[in-house]
Amino acid sequence: MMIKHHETGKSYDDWNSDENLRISNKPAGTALMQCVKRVGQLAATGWASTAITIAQSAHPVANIFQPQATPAESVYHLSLLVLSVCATIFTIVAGLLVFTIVRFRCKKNDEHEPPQVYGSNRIEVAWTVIPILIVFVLTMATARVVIATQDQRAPKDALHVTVVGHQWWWEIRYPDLGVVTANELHVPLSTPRKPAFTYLTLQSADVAHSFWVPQLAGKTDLIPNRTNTMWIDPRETGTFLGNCAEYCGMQHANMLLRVVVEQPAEFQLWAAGQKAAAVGGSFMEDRAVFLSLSCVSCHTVSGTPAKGTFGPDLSHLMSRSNLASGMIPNTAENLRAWIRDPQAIKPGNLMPNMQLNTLELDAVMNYLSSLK
Ligand code: HEC
Ligand SMILES: [Cu+2]
Repeated sequence: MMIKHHETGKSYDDWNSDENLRISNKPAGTALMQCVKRVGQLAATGWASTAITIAQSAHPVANIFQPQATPAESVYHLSLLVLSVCATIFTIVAGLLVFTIVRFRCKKNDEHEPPQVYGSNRIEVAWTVIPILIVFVLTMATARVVIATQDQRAPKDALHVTVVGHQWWWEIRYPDLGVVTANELHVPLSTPRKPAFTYLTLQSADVAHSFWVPQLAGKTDLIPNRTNTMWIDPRETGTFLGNCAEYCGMQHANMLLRVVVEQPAEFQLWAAGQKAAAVGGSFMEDRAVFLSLSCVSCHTVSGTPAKGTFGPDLSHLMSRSNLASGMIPNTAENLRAWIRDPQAIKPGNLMPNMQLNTLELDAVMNYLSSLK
């Protein structure tokens, strides 16, 4: 079966072409070229898919200049200050440079050396003190934003969410609601009349990652053996795109994140749906097939013996819009292709090709498709 990437139109089978797989059997030079080519391909797909996903989303640009929450807004104001200071310095320096080049250029028949200026205290003090003052002002302005953002205490009614970075997906837990999901963070809308704060506890299961949704807040790293925190109070409903912003390995570029901001009532409805035990399994045989496979050692389906935590929770898989951390839309065709060979879609990701036969694949598809 020939399956095309939904955005690039490129066949997934290309990833597995013999050329790409047999890098190590080739002479060093060829292997290097193959490697360069492959990295190029990966980078190109990553960029293309990010660019196109961004273009298609409800909020077309993941743009720091369109903040939709308080932390992002303070970063935005700070960046305006920094940019205007830098623009002023640039204009002055470039202006003086152009002026000097024009005014003091070598003229015909003028063979004099220009006057040489040494040890002018006044000039030296000026070019030492002014930059120090500028850096001081920028440091103070930055410290103000950092402190105002980090010292904000969580109000009593804040929503607490724990986000755990994994290579290459996001685990999302709502301890107070008893909800576990992945890659799509749902949060309530904040309005001036009814402010709603979401407090995030950020951790990592493996390497360093970074949580960045440009329209909602600045970046915060997820570091192994350390807990970081951040908060958001989104002011507009819709889906906001983010990305892992700290290089974390092969599929770093495909570690996308979606924040879905909903009216409080809608959010409650979503949470109730997620909290309910997984319903699936209209056909008990399908469920039995799934439970008999080693999927269960990596995935959880609530209310079943499947209790693995290495991969994303699948209890309400059908409620997510995308698979594999935003890489492919959650359609039947893509889901099937993923289960058949996840490595063809996201090379290097940590779910192995499970080598299912067609009967098993059909059964698993039926079962997973019923997990609403
Ligand atoms: C060794 C552990 C492991 C096993 C075994 C495994 N998976 Fe996975 N699975 C993962 C990981 C890790 C991911 C996340 C991949 C990514 O996005 O980078 C994943 C992702 C998925 C997803 C996409 C979920 C989402 O929300 O994006 C589905 C569906 C899935 N696996 C189904 C299965 C099925 C069905 C089986 C058994 C046939 C299985 N997995 C076996 C580790 C595993
Ligand atoms: Cu990452």
